Parts: sequence; C-alpha cells; structure tokens
Amino acid sequence: PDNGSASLGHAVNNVTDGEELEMGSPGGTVSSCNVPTLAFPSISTADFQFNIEKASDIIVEKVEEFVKKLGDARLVLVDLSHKSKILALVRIKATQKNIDSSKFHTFVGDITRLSSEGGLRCNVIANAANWRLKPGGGGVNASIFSAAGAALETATKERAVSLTPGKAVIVPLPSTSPLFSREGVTHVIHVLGPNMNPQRPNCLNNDYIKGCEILREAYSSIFESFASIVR
Ligand code: AR6
Repeated sequence: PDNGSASLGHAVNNVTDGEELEMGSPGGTVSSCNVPTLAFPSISTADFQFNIEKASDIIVEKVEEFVKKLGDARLVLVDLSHKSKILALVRIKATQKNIDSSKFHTFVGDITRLSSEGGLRCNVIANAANWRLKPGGGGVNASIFSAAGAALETATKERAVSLTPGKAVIVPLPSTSPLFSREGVTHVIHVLGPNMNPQRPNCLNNDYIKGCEILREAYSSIFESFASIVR
C-alpha cells in the first residue's frame, strides 16, 4: 500500500491532558505540534452488536501493545455521545492499566469533524466498514463515505473490492476530498470487524471465541496500518 510519509506535516492540536475532551471543550489544554494521530471508532459494538465489556478489554489490550511501538504517534478512540458506554469502559480500564495518557485518550465527537468542530487534528481515521466496502449502511461507515465524497469511493475501489473479517485496507485520500481539505485527513483505514448481528452477513451466532479473535485481529490490522503510514 501507498503510505506516503509526506502526510505527516500537519499541525496537530495536541491534547496534552489525556482526559476525555468534549467537542470544543474550553478546558482542554491545546498546543500545536506535528504529532501523527489515528482516530478510530469502537469496531463492531453498534450495528454489529458485539458485547461492549469484551470489546473494551480488547481495545485496551491492543492499545497497550501498540502505543509502545508507535513512537510519538497517538491513538484516539472516538464516539459520538457523552453517554457512550464503550468510551467510559475504555477510560476506566486504560487508567487501571496505566496507559500513557499522552499517547492514548478518548474523545467525544463526530469522526468526520474532529478538526473543524473538535479542534483535534487527526491525519488518519479508521472506519468500521462492511465486507463490500460500500458507502451507506448507517453508522460510522455512512458518515465517513458521505463526508469524504466520491473521491473516497473511487480511491477505495482502486485498493480493494471486499474485506474479510479482521482485515484492513489503507486508502490514501485524494486532496479533493473535503475530509482532506477541511479536516486534514490523509488516509482512511477501512476494517471489517466481527459481526454478531443476525441481520448482517457472516454472523458469528454469539461465538465469542471466534469473535474476540477477529476483533483482536481487526485492531492489530488498524494499528499496523497506521504504523506503516507513519513510518
Ligand atoms: N463519529 C464517531 N463515532 C461514530 C460515528 C461518527 N460519525 N458514527 C457511529 N459512531 P457502527 P459496527 C460509533 O455501527 O458496529 C455499518 O452499517 C458508534 O457509536 O458504525 O462495526 C457498516 O456498513 C459505535 O461506537 O459499526 C457495517 O455493515 C462505533 O462507531 C456495520 O455498520 C461503531 O458503530 C458495522 O457495524
């Protein structure tokens, strides 16, 4: 995959206190520097109905593993609402495990408006995609494809036509995409998580042995993809 390192020259509003920051939070300590940052949603825990206790354990486990390998790059778990249960669980567990809060934190906001509305500059975002890599379908996938415009659809098709569970694909965003020009996002990493929703393809019928294995693989795929972009 193309992972041009030219993408890293963005000014980043660095959130230094590691606490959950709210959109436009006036209390946040914000400083400007060039820190490669990945924003990612909680994979599989909404439409795909994956258990959030189990998912939060896996997020924290994988973040702990990868923050050590990422140098000064940062990871940010994002969700839309202040009432997000997954953000609350992950915050507690990350604190218990003493994860470096300058390398990882949670953030409430729309992943397609982190810079313009949240003041959080992220050069890479991850997407909880569907296996056909199609726009629409609701959730974060629909938001990202809609905010990125046709440029993302075209660029995605050039890279892959489908995904198997646990796998990711890196898509460099053309500079014509509003997500690039407005938000400073240079790459989207699509990942397909494990599905526990009987109404969706490849339902695992509550097999959490398999499900947890695939969710771990999904986060490894996202973080390894991000590392390859940052390198
Ligand atoms: N910004 C930040 N987080 C969001 C946003 C947003 N704009 N929208 C949703 N979330 P989901 P899944 C959070 O359902 O469970 C799609 O139809 C949401 O609150 O998007 O992996 C695809 O096409 C939750 O915490 O993904 C697939 O078919 C997280 O993002 C299927 O859903 C993931 O929720 C994938 O289901």
